[in-house]
Formats: sequence, C-alpha cells, structure tokens
Amino acid sequence: RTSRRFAAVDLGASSGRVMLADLSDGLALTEAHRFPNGPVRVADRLYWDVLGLYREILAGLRAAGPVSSIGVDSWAVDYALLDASGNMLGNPVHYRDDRTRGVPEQVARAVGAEALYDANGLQVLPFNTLYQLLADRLDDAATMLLIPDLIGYWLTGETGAEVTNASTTGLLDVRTRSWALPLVKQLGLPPGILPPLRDPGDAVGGLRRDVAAEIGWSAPVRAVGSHDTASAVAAVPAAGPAFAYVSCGTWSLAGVELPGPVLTPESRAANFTNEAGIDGTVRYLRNVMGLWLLQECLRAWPGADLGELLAAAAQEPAFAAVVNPDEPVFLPPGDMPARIAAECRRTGQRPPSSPAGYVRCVLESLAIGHRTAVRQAMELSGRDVEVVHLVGGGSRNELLCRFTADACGLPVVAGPAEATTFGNVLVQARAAGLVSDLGEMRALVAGTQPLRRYEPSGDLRAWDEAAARLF
Ligand code: LFR
Repeated sequence: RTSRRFAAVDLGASSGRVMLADLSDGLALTEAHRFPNGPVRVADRLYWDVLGLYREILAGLRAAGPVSSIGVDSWAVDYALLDASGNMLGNPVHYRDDRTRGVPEQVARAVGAEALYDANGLQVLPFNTLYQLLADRLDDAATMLLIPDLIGYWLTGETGAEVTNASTTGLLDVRTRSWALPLVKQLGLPPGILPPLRDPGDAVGGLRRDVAAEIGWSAPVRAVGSHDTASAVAAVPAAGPAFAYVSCGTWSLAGVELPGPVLTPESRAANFTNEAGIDGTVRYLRNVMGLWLLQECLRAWPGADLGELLAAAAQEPAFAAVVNPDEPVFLPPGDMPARIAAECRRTGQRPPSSPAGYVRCVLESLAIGHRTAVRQAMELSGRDVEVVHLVGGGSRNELLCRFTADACGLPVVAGPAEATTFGNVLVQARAAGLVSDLGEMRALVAGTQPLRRYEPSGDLRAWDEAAARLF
C-alpha cells in the first residue's frame, strides 16, 4: 500500500503543508500537517523563517507516515547560499524585500533589455533571483539553492537545481533549458554557485539517516515541478490544448501552456514570461498581484470575517472603484486599504467607504487583471482559448470566479483548490509508473475532483469600461 502513497511538501507564501496522496483508488488527498508562513521583518530587512519551515516539514512527514516518495515545491526565486562545507550563509531574504531597488534598471542598461529577454525569456519582476544575487554578498558562497532544493538538500544531503524553478532565476537559457553561462558571466556572477540541473521526476536522493531517524521512516525524495506554479499548471484539469489558466493564490499566474517560448518585442513589452513547465512545456504567463491584496486588507482589519465580507461584497454596487492590481505600490507588506484608497484618488475615483467596498474593489480589480493577462496571452501566442481554468485557493472564492468569467467573456472551470499538491504527487506517481503522461495526469484530476463551471454573463461592456479606467 505504501507503494501508492506519496507525500507532497508544498510551501506557500502564507502557509505550508505536508499532504498525503493515495492513488490506490482514484486520487485521494489528506492533509498531514499545515503551518503558517509569512515574512519576518528584522530591522530593514524581510526574511523567511526557513528553519521554522523545515522543523514543520519534519513534523508533517512524521505525521504522514511511510510513503513511496517525497516531493517538495514552493514559491519561486528565493534562495539560500551555502559555503564550501554546505553550511547556510545568512538567512534567505523574502522576495518582497526592497534590496533590489534600482537593480533591474542597472541590468537593463548593462545587458540591454532586449538581449536579456532573448536569453532568459523572463518577465521583469524586481525580485527575480538574478537581481537578488546582484544585491547580495556572494564572497563566501559556494552554492546557491532555491528553497525547494534547499529543503531537498537538508533532507538528503544532495544538491541540485530543479529546472522549472531554475527558470524563474533569470539565469536559465529559455531555449536550451541549461544555465545561461554567457549571461551569468556578463553579469559578473560566479557560475560555480549554480548547481547541476535536474528535471521533474529525477531522483534527488534517499533521506539522510538522521532525518529518517527523526521522522521514523525513510523514502527517497524525488524532484517534482518544484516551482509551485509549474506543479499547479501540470494539474489543470483541461481536456485539450484550448485553455488558459489562472493559478490563483497569493499571486494569480495567468496565461497559457505552449510547446515553445514567445520572445517577440510585443511579448517583452507586455512583460510576459516563458517559465519552464513539465515535459518541456512553456508556461507563458504574467504575474497578477493576486489574493495578496485581500490577505493584506484582512490583516489591516483584525477580527473581520472573510465569509461575511465576501457575502457583503456581493451586495455592493458594481465598479464603484477599480485599481490596477499590478501597481508596484501594492508589492510590499503594509496598510493595503490605505494604498488602495491612494490609488483610487490618484486615478480620480472615490475610495471605498467600508471593508465590503474594499473587497468588492479588490475582486473586480483582480478579475480585470485576469482578463487582461488571459487576452494578451492569447493574442501574443496565437493560442485559441475556449475555457479558463482557475485553480488554487482562489477557486473557492465564488465571487472572484464569477467576476473572472464575466470579465473574460469565457467560461471559468474552478478547481481543484489543491492543484499544486496534485501536480507534485502526480509527477512522483508517474516516476513510479502509475500514470503515463501529462494528458493522463490531467484526466485523473478531472475525473476525481469536484469542479465548478461558471458561464460568463455575456455583458462585457461594463467590464470594458471599467478596464479602460486602468490601462
Ligand atoms: C506563486 C509564485 C509565483 C512567483 C512568486 C514569487 O506562489 O511561485 O509563480 O512569481 O510566487 O516566487
């Protein structure tokens, strides 16, 4: 029975979990352990509590019990540096820290924005690993490990860089999927810190003896789509190629899946990214600020009840105020309602006057963000889209799903909420010979998980007008 059980460690920006999947009869998930995650501010710097996360992961694996293999995924771009003995140098910095201010502009001047995009195919976000490395001290660094690879190293003693997540560093050649060494050298970064690449499905290694003793059992760790978005997209329950996806959690990652990259000037101007997906696919998408906007509002309203707020937001007047969710002012933690109010004023709109009004504004603004990204992905790639799959925690938000369908003028199929975990375990199951290819993985999700379909209202005019206020 152990041979059909797999553990997924999935670290999100607001919580982490160890999930147990059983493929004995369909695809059943149970949560072995869930724990909070978030930025820790020390003086002027924002960090992750990576050791605390590791402790919770061990507790979760102990609770999960024996499995056939373990896979680890997390958010992208962030990393730890190791010295030559394998000790961690300093504490990983959170991607919402502002240490890279001005660095993307410097790199664009030095390398040329066109040449950079032609090499890495990546959207410019201030936290891309290459910018962070340039803002970091690399003197004693022997190895750079992205977060899931760091956890894998602590569990097994083996180093490496899983390719879907490596594609978010900005240092991977978008065409060959190997490290872009000429670019690395041009940036003055030490190529030796980049570990050998591994693919989803590759073995990482067996658990260290001390780790196995601590959790009470042993199993190999297997590379999965270790970028959470790569795992989520792998588990989108689509039947054919004519779909767009919105992987909606702290971020909304909205786009299409393609067989190869789009590197046109128009694509660069729209800041679209070509991140590596499972099996050589390209995740052609753009980051939309996502439910972070709502999470940060809730943090500003202690005691507020999300369910009640969503019900009240549904009764608020439509399009009273909308903001461009991707304004850089929304990126750092802090008083979100105040920043939304300032954005409304700056764009000549009256700010919301109640929490429910803010929630309405956030959800309509996100739906406009989804629509803009989905439409641009279609135009820039030439891909036909008949349906938008909305996966991740946001798929539980009925108002957001309905707004997204209405704004896009396309049906939305919502679910599964745990797409990332499904993608993680299905890549492990495939390595164990239990499923064959991406199509079969998706069919298994579609056939076993409850999904909900939202038809568009057909009234696009109101959304066109609201979107025109922003772009
Ligand atoms: C989503 C995600 C996005 C990435 C952002 C920062 O969880 O992985 O894909 O752009 O977090 O790492």
